[in-house]
Amino acid sequence: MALVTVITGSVSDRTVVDPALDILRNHKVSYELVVASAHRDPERLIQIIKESEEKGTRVFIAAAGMAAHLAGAVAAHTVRPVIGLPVGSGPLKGQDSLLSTVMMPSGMPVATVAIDGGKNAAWLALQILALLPDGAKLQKELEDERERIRETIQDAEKQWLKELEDKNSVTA
Ligand code: AIR
Repeated sequence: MALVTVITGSVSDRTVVDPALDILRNHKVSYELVVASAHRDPERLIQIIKESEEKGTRVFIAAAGMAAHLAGAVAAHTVRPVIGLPVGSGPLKGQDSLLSTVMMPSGMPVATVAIDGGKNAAWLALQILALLPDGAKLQKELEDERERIRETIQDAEKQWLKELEDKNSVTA
């Protein structure tokens, strides 16, 4: 059983989707990856959504570029949470996919992350999964990750200030 179903409109979206898969894998969350275009093979997409639900998926991540209707099409066929990942492919560099993904009609939400925001798509999926009855371990991992982010920023700040101090002492 895969807890997260990751659907992407094309293999060409791979560089944006791979960072999401890495995060899910690092947190030992099972996922299934499917390449299925809402425009090029809509019937297969519906089949995949049905099968994923039957297999017990909890959340969908749908990544697509350009006229990106994938996440919306997934949301049309499930009431499980759908995270939309707009891909910055094509001449409009993702402005098109961002708007096509986020501007859903009411009652059909797609939780949309930033253009090429593969990592945040995975973090949001983990945050949803952490709410499940057996999600305490994941919850702790997410809290630890936030602490790690804070520490990284503070370390970088210290390093920057030290470099400035060194420069100032040379010019003094
Ligand atoms: N796409 C594929 N089917 C529908 C859409 N919107 C998107 C893919 C990819 C872009 O079109 O998600 O970002 C280009 O796909 P390809 O396969 O031509 O490289």
